Amino acid sequence: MLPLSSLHQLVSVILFIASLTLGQQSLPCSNTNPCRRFRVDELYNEPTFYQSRARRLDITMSVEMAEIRFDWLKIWRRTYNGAIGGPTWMVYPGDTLNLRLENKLGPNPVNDTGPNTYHKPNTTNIHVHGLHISPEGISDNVFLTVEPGAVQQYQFNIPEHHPAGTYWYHPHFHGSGNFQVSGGMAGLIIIQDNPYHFDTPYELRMV
Ligand SMILES: *[C@@H]1O[C@H](CO)[C@@H](O)[C@H](O)[C@H]1NC(C)=O
Ligand SMILES: *[C@@H]1O[C@H](CO)[C@@H](O)[C@H](O)[C@H]1NC(C)=O
Ligand SMILES: [Cu+2]
Repeated sequence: MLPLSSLHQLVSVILFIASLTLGQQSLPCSNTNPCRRFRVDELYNEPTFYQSRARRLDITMSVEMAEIRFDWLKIWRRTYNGAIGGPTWMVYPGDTLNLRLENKLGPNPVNDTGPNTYHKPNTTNIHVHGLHISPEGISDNVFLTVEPGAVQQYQFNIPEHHPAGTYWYHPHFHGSGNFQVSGGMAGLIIIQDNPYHFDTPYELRMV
């Protein structure tokens, strides 16, 4: 039989090791205690899907802060409608797409100006990347600015002979565009084959 002091020491050591193991197990997984790596495919969430009806699509998108959770990971981001991966817009050539863009972010820092360097993180606008449409007025006009609290109505007229394809939209305000896109503000635009015209594609006729 072990002397009492040795037994006491042994029990202490066992309790110490047990507390380490249990301590590790009971620490909750969090941003500061990442438990495992993610695979890219498990982070994918199917975005909301909007489809045009009777040659038009009316959409409202709000730019707002949202807490996004992936298992133990919690992030706080500027989003379209509170999700990472803005809604997918599905339209046909010849459709009219009306977008109401509501900037629900708070004020920018004061005297926060600059050219193309990072500034005005809460100012936004939208660019419909790849669409062959007017870059003026309330169409694909990247010079429009949507300040915090402001609302901008956009109208995108998709030409009758627009090529079908997958395009995307994203903020384009110089100073915050890159920052907002990196945070997850972007979405897909799908232009379907034209169901009204089965003629030779416009590009081929031009050749
Ligand atoms: C931007 O808006 C968010 C949401 O209202 C706010 O938390 C933040 O302080 C604002 N300003 C900056 C510089 O991010
Ligand atoms: C912002 O700029 C104006 C004009 O230059 C100046 O009077 C004001 O003190 C500045 N405010 C801050 C908070 O820096
Ligand atoms: Cu672009």
